[in-house]
Amino acid sequence: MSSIGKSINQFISEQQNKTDSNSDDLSGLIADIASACKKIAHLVNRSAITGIGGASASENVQGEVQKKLDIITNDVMVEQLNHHGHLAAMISEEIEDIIQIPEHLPKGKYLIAFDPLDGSSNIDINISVGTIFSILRCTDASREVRSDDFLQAGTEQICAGFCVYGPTTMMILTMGNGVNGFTLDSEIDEFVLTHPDMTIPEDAAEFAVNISNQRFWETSVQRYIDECIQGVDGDREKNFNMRWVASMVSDVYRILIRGGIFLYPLDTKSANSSGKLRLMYEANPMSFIVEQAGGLSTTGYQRIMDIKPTDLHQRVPVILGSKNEVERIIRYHQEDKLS
Ligand code: FBP
Repeated sequence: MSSIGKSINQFISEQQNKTDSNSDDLSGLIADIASACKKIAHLVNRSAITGIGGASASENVQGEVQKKLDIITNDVMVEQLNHHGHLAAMISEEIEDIIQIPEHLPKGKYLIAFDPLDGSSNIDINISVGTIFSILRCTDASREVRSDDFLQAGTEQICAGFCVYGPTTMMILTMGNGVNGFTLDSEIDEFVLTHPDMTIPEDAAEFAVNISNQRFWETSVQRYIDECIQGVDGDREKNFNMRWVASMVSDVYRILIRGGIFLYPLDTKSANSSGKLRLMYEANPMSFIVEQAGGLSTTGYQRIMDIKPTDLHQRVPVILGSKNEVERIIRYHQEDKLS
């Protein structure tokens, strides 16, 4: 019997019963995340009416000016997730330090890393934004959680997902057993399964990159993008299309639906540049989802999920999407290294 139309809670508990014996906690945590994302969808949708669009007066740990909604959505996530006893601690793109669970509240066995509002530079121009999250096990919740509890490789993730707040509100989720998409049905205020077993086509003719950074890229990436632009007149003998929404959630969602490749590669734009996107709550969760949908995710030199994190907010180069295109870029990086 098809699961299409099943609520996310129903679907997750059925999935959990098939896999992990201590299923309850994870389904409870996902239910809390879904509630938080519903609240954020509502806030984003009414932001121009309630006047919560625009910039705030503060900067986040990355030195970026925070949007008012960056702060508001961060608070929604923390408030929604800290009191049901599923989590031992959290980290957020918007907060420098670990967000501990208050003493008076029950602690759980999971850790979450999240970006409460991805693509927030697009919020005031009414382009889709999203929330991204990654769930890890906490090895020892009996004491205050430390950074090294979080600094686990992406392969240790037990669940990852993202929500897109666009023409429809979608939740994309993996628990290491394929990727499923749920649409928020505003009639019943519930995420229901609409996109089961999402898979990324191995071949693609569409690339997504901020081309204004081209002069700062490594030769291997320059070569790949040049060839895409040359199309049938070049070595690839086929034409490529280009898309760049500047909201990673939207660019990755498009790749889940019709394939393609997304690049935020290493660039020399800023001195200590090691890429723009953050490993713990952008690159790792998106890599888990893309790999579970049959795609690949790399820095160009290394599988992103094999990286042993060294900092809660570290940045990495990200190249992900259709298998055959990502393999070609990895080859170009290797050839570059040998030349
Ligand atoms: P935040 O909005 O969470 O800081 O995310 C980073 C991001 O907006 C990604 O969603 C997107 O892929 C990229 O930065 C866009 O970068 P640029 O503005 O350089 O095109």
